[in-house]
Amino acid sequence: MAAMAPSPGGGAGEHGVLALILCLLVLHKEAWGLLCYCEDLCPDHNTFNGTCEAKPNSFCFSAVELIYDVETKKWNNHRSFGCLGQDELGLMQCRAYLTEHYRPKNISCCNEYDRCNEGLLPVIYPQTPTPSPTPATNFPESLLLVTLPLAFVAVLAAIMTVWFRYRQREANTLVYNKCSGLVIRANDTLSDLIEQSSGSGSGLPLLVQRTIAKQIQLERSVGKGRYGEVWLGRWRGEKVAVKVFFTTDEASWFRETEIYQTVLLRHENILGFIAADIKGTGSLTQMLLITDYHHNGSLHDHLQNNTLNYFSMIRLSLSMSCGISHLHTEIFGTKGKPAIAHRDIKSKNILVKRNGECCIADFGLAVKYVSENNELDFGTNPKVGTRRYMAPEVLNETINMSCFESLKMADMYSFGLVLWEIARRCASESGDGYLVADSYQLPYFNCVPPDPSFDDMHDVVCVKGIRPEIYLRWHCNEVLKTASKVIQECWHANPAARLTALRVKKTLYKLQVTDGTKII
Ligand code: C9U
Repeated sequence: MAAMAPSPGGGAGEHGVLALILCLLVLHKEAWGLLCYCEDLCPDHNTFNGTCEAKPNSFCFSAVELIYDVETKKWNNHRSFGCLGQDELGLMQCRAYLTEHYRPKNISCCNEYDRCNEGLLPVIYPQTPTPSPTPATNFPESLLLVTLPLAFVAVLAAIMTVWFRYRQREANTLVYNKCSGLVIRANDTLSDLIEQSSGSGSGLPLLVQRTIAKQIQLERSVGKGRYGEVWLGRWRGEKVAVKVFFTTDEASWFRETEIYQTVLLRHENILGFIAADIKGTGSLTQMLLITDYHHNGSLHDHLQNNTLNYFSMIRLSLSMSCGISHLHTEIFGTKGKPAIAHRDIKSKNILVKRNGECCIADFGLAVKYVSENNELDFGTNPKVGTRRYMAPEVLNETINMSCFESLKMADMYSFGLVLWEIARRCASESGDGYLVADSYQLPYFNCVPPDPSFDDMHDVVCVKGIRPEIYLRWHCNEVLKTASKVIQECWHANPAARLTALRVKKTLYKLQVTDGTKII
């Protein structure tokens, strides 16, 4: 029902009428309540012609709500009009807010006159609402259900990442060497470290060597001799050979360490150097040399336990000649390598690798030579080589020690004896079709006692001019025939007539490629 406007005019009577009308109006409002325009939200029971009656002291409202249309993927304005109930907190909702579904909604209210809300058109200020996730679901609840576990997992992952990185950094950065910048990381293997430092050409930085040496566990002793003791050790699970020198033999440790750190010495047929360390515990000094470990042990061990075929004989001999040739060869340039004479070549100082090749070890007596300044570096080791393998010119002391070529020639004599040890163990076909090989023996086994004196050797090698026997069976086969020629040319009484390591290498290489298919 519409409110009646008071008619203009004056007088006490008129005023009384006016007051009466006003009273009636108020009473009417109190009695009948406010009528509002309703659309979309009309309560069924008291709806009449798009009109509803607001509860006493309540309001008419006009609302606009943004609703997401999943089909058109658009936000639409949804308008509604109606009466606020008394329990709807009246003015509390007459404002712009986000609904429980996170939809923007704006409600305007009025109570000035009946259907006052008809002309009320609240607006929603332009914004970019995010699509409501599932309009039908209770978002805050699903939010809790989904986000809480997710947040928990995220926090856990972050903590674990930080902890893991911290542990890794702790483990990784064991050593940082200011000079080389080399770092031992948790997953580094020995070959990784050696590869990283290969630029220097002279092995690992000293600090890294010390760290590795400290971290090695000795597992078991694999040999004892005049040099000291050799152990199988482990560094982070990797096998290494550890040579522990006698405390009285500091000079050998020092020389060997020095030689192993010679620029460009690293070669597949030279025992792979890893580290050297000296530990002083009061009066006791322990000197260690750590190298690659070779399961087969020395050539001496290997020949005792195995016979060879032509293929394995050539492989051992050729690789040994490659090692000696590399040692003997001077490499020129700013980062060149001096020529090195070994001076103690023997089957116990040669190791057998898994691939059937050899590598040369024990450089305690080695001599370096740089041709540019004709400089011979003997080191300070007073020791001499193994008597059994000494060349005649060493035994009769006619060797010119200041001539590097003489030292190389003496090496080739010893090399010839080792080739002989190898050839004895190489099986060849006997007349009746059987394969035969000789037992393992040291050179001159039948001429001198087990630990021959200098004089014993001098008498046999220089005075009697005896050399180990070249067997008849060796003449019946191409490979052994070539080997016996090489052997004899290596142990010639005249050092200058001996083969060089390079020559042996070329001869054996030819033998391998020409006869390789026939001999296997
Ligand atoms: C013969 C002395 N010797 C052996 C090795 C070394 N000297 C050595 C030299 N320089 C630096 C470090 C070590 C050596 N040995 C191996 N392996 C090895 C495996 C088995 C044996 C011996 C040695 N056996 C001996 C006989 N009984 C069975 C085991 N690897 C690298 C160097």
